[in-house]
Amino acid sequence: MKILVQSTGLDIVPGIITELKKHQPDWQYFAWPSDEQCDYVVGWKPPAALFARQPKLRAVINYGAGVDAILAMGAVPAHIPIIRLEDAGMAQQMAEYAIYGVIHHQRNMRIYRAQQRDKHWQQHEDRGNVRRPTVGVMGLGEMGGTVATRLAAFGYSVRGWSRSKHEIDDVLTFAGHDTLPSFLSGCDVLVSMLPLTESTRGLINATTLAYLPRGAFLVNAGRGGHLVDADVIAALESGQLGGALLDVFHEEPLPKDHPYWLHPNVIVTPHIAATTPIKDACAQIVAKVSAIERGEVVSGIVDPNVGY
Ligand code: NDP
Ligand code: OXD
Repeated sequence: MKILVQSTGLDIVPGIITELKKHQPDWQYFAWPSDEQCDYVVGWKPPAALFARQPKLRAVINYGAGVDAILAMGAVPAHIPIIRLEDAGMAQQMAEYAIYGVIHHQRNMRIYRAQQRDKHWQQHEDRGNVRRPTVGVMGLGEMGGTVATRLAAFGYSVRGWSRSKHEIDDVLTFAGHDTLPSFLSGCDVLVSMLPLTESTRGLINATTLAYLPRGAFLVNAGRGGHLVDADVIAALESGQLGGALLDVFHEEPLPKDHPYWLHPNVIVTPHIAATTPIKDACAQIVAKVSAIERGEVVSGIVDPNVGY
């Protein structure tokens, strides 16, 4: 078996090859660019030139959960399936990220950070009436499903929204665009874990933000393209949004002159909500390729028509 490993923009190829070898020392590994004819490519944003030089590929393993970038490049020939990573150690990180955002908002941490800068001592907790926000999770797949379950286990009221109906213990679930207004109207914190597709691009905009209770908090770890940034800034200015924790952006790195950087109610993180853990990812890649070679149907096959 010959595996080609490629990455655009990240220096991860040698590390992936080392880790894959530990799991499957009998296979051969090549770093792109290589004309050695390979059976599979493990890649992040593989260029069209790779497919032109590798006509024997049987599948592409996307080295990440999101496939918007690889689909947008349009480089993968239609007959080659794209298989994505599923969880692979990322869902727990996503849950931690979301819980951080929820607690930041619920426990007034923005106010206390500002007070500390002024050495100002003032309590803002409503002692007699500790209120736990209702958290709404958009996307109930590998990431969102785990986030919703962990938040519910932590004692929050949780609601979830997805394309098809999901049943999750202790989570009130909604399905389809028609249910979006009623889903959003109960979310004190909105956590987006959606994939970026034609149906979800620009979904968080002035209209949808207006359905949220006033002062709601937004956590976006899906993709920057879900937000209409001007509408998010306007909602922050008007108080419709009380704050936001944002990990993903239309343009990454976030341009230096973007208003999110200096907004007092926005926390910016550089696409770190969940990084791909190399050990889990490589174990999953070897398991998926081995299963395909045994003639089994693997999970995580992307439907390019739906976009995830
Ligand atoms: P999944 O494919 O497992 O889950 C996607 C979920 O979104 C599903 O529940 C799906 O519904 C739902 N969904 C898709 N389209 C719609 C729609 N139009 N309306 C309502 N619901 C919709 O993906 P993952 O959970 O693995 O990953 C989600 C995204 O998280 C990735 O695509 C990526 O963009 C982002 N990500 C970000 C990272 C970061 O560090 N910031 C790291 C990893 C991922 P249904 O269940 O009905 O199919
Ligand atoms: C991913 C990501 O999609 O890192 O895996 O965003």
